[in-house]
Amino acid sequence: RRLPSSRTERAYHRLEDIHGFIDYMAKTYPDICSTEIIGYSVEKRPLKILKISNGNARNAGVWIDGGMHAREWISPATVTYIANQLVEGWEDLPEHMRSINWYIHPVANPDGYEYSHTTDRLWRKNMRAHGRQCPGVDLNRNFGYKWGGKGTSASPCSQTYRGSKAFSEPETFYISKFISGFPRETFQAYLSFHSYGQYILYPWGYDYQLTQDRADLDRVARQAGTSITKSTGVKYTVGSSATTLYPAAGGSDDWAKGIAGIKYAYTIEMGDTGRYGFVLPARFIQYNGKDGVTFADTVARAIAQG
Ligand code: ING
Ligand code: ZN
Repeated sequence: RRLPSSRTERAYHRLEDIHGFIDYMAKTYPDICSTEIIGYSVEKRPLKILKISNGNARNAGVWIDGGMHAREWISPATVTYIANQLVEGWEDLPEHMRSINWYIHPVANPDGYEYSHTTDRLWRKNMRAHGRQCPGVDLNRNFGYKWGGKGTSASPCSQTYRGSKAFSEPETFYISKFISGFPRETFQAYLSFHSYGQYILYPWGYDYQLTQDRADLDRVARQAGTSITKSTGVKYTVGSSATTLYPAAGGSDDWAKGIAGIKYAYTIEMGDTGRYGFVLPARFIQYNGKDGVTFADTVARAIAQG
């Protein structure tokens, strides 16, 4: 089923609808859109991405994912909103946004996302079974950079269970496989959307140290924060994950930065700041969507400026 543009922002959608939206985009706008299944989840649901591009293979790539944590419903909604704005507004986009190859993965944890709709609204992890123990691996502790470090647990029942080894989960493995399949300079940004708290976070997450190019990461994050506040009035706090929130190893942005060599690696914690938390009413989708577009715009401009 298709989600017309006017409806993407009005309600939270089930996985089938979001995947239907991706297929609809690829079918309706074949000049700029295509879709690919990069692998399958633990429960064999497709890991589906939308590629948006003017067809120039030499463009810089930007990866955007959402829904790595099941209960953070504003994240797939924001990422879907961004995809819709890029495609439906393509002709009017600034050149720095049209000269990016966008790879958009709205629901990185499809099994958990569905479980959060049918059974447990506050489910976080994927649906990996562990015999008679609690199910689930925290996908944002399962990536292969400093895997197993601070802020991770070896107990399957923990909300931050890291899994049996780095990339033990298909949901993380196929992201890394897809990105690693391109020449190393292809991807210039990796944007991972989470909630909640209104933070723009950059590496490192595994420890309090900062990267060599921290000034670049911080400058672009602050530019985005300033533009967002100008546009919707919403305020984002900027800093490294470990210093701003808490140390946590095995995050996707640390892997993107530390292993894949992607310069602009960010985790964006969308709204709100805690009044509703994970259970954010759908009327907030539009603000968050706009803020997501502003973030993507700012990062694309930074890439264009080299
Ligand atoms: N927060 C992130 C989490 O996975 C984070 C914070 C970001 C940790 C980047 C490590 C690296 O815990 C949410 N809300 O998921
Ligand atoms: Zn999260």
